[in-house]
Amino acid sequence: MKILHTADLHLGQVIYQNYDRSDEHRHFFHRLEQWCEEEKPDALLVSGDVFDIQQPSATVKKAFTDYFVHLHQVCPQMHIVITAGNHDSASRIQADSSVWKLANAHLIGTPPAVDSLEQADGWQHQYIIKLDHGYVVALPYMAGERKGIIQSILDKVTEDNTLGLPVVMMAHQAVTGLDITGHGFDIGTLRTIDSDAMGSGFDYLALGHIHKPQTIGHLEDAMSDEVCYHAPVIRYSGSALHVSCDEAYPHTVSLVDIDQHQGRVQIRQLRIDELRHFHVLPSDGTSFTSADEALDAMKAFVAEGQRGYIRFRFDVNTGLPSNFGQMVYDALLPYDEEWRYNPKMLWTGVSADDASEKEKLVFEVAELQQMTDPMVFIERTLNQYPNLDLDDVRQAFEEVKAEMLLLSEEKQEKKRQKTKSVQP
Ligand SMILES: [Mn+2]
Repeated sequence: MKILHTADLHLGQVIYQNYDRSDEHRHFFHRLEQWCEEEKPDALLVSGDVFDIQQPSATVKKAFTDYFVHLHQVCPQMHIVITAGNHDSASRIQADSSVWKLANAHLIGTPPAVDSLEQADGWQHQYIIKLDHGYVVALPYMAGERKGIIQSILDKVTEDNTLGLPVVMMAHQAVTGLDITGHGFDIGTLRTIDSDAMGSGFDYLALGHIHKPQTIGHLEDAMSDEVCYHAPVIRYSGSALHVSCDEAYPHTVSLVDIDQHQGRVQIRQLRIDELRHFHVLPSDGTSFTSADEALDAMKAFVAEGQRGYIRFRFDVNTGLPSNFGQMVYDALLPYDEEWRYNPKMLWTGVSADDASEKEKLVFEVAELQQMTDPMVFIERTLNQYPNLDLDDVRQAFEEVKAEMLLLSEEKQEKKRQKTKSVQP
């Protein structure tokens, strides 16, 4: 059984507030089409986050339809299996599924209900796709652990699989043991699920959600073009494009060949040559110390290449003019968006302010007492933290708030139960 495994397409993504990435996606699909033609896999799997937002525009939906119908026309024998990720609307992905069957495509949006195990037997088959040479268990994004439900589906496959055909399962989850380089969060904020909770009985777990290609338990092989393991194998194909500029590693599509159930799993990484690469200037690893220096270097750099994304690294003591961003955009104007700018700068070195005495901030006591939003305080004292990203801080506070709300609800619930049990 041969499959092409990809995930996290994020169709419709707009990056750095204003850049449309549709030409980058078109470039990706063009390459994907060539691979499908060359390799003729039994199935093409897209493990979630097909779209970047829950309600993509008509243009983005049209692009989705055009891409996949075209793939079907090029490889009519190939099954296409697409599951919903956390970025997708589960019901919207599910809504068109019967039409897509006509194109040999299986769209699975809605996850199994939490009480599935109490329902009449047979619900499992919505998630099982039987191919000529194996099985695909297609699970969309599920919030939280559903081990019993997953195992129940896998057991149905085992029952049917008297020939010992390979079993591939798809899911959109963060599992323990992964490398999250490039994602804008640390492991503490990412809800991971133990890989045991994904059940047993599959030979290859085709995961989405994490953008770096990797096989769980074999992180040292991340950059190997070709590897072979004994089943079961748990792997992230990684995203189609760099979703953020911190993803400074190659992105690939995984070509997976499985000889039999519990047999050998051979993985080849097909390198995606992205239309626009991400560049940090200066490219020699040093830092700029003036706006002019940065602008001159950028002009020389972009004149030599065709297109890409640019980001600057500055020494923290560099004084930048307030309209620096506009100066960059103006300089890139002749390139008609082929060269694009990421205004989130990288800062290096130690601030001179830290060494000398800082300007004292004075707040009235009454003012402080009335302050309820920590963001107000942080914004007022922003000059104390030159590298602080306000959006990140704001998001962190939102997360803490949500967590505290949850805790207090749990506490109240416990209290209620306690009072109940005391009553006769
Ligand atoms: Mn995701």
